[in-house]
Amino acid sequence: MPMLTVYSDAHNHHQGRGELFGGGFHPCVERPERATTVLAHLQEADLGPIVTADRWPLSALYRVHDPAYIAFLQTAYADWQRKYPGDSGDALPYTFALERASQPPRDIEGRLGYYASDVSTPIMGGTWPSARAAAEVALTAQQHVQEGVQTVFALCRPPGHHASHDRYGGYCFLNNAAIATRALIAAGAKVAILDVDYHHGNGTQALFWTDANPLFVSLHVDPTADFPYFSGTAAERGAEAGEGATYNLPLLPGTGWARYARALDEALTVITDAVPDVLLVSLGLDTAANDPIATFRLRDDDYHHLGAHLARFDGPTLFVLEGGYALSSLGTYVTDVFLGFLSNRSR
Ligand code: SP5
Ligand code: ZN
Repeated sequence: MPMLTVYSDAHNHHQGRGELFGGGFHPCVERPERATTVLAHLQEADLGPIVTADRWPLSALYRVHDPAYIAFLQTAYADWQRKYPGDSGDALPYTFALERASQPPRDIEGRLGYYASDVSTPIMGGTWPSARAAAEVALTAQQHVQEGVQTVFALCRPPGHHASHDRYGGYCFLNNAAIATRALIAAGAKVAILDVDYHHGNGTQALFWTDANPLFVSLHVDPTADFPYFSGTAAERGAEAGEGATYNLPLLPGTGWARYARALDEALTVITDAVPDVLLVSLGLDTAANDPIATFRLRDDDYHHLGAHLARFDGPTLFVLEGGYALSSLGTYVTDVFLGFLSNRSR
């Protein structure tokens, strides 16, 4: 059976100049070429139709995000330009609300620090239209799942799994996977999220912390060693109605396919035991040995294996693109995941 891909070229408007780490600015690794190379490889591999995202009302975003936060994202860059007229550059905060104030401050630089979690996630004029389009890609993709398509890929950019109710960071503004999940749940589905991005999906975890539906299962680097540092341990298991519905599988830096595959099988057992109606895969490809910002050691062939393992779940599956920064390989990794997945599925 073929798959369906949903895309929007509006991602191109989000094009950050630099991100801060290691004591200096580096060109953003989260760049438009990520999405265009993935799209080109999917077209070349001819795995199924590629459709454009529909327009969705903001109410679909309010299921996940604070309306005041959405309003902030819409006006942040204009406010920044008013403060820094001329060649304004990208909007970045320099100080943060470690203990959150009751209200966001009036000044834009204070507001950036109120809503941001890092200095790696620049905002520019095109950020809002791109972030909204990425959410619309995910919403359109989940609509196709609801209508019976078995394998759907939301080619989202910017990514989403580090964004929470009212925080952006880790290159993420709107949590595309969570927005699609909320729409599926509103339609009556029981959802399992499997997050295979190298980094812990701290935004997704926070959003569903006290919910029994969805089940959130994540494989990622040990957060004591790498970003996002402050969540993702195995001891974090959810709370209240969500107790046990968060399942973290942290792995050591340097993890290769053999160890990764064992954790993946454990994750898939947890998921298949829960018998979800829909599996949503937060698909990060930054587990690759050649990723410029990560330490895992998955090799080229392993992405076909990854797809084959995911086919253990035999129901409707929605893939949502998260991270992955090895530009010269990213398109091959994504198509290999789908080739491995589709050739091991019964429908
Ligand atoms: C969606 C996603 O994958 N977000 C990841 C955000 C990670 N940002 C932190 C980057 C820190 C880079 N450290 C680089 C070390 C290079 N040797
Ligand atoms: Zn990542």
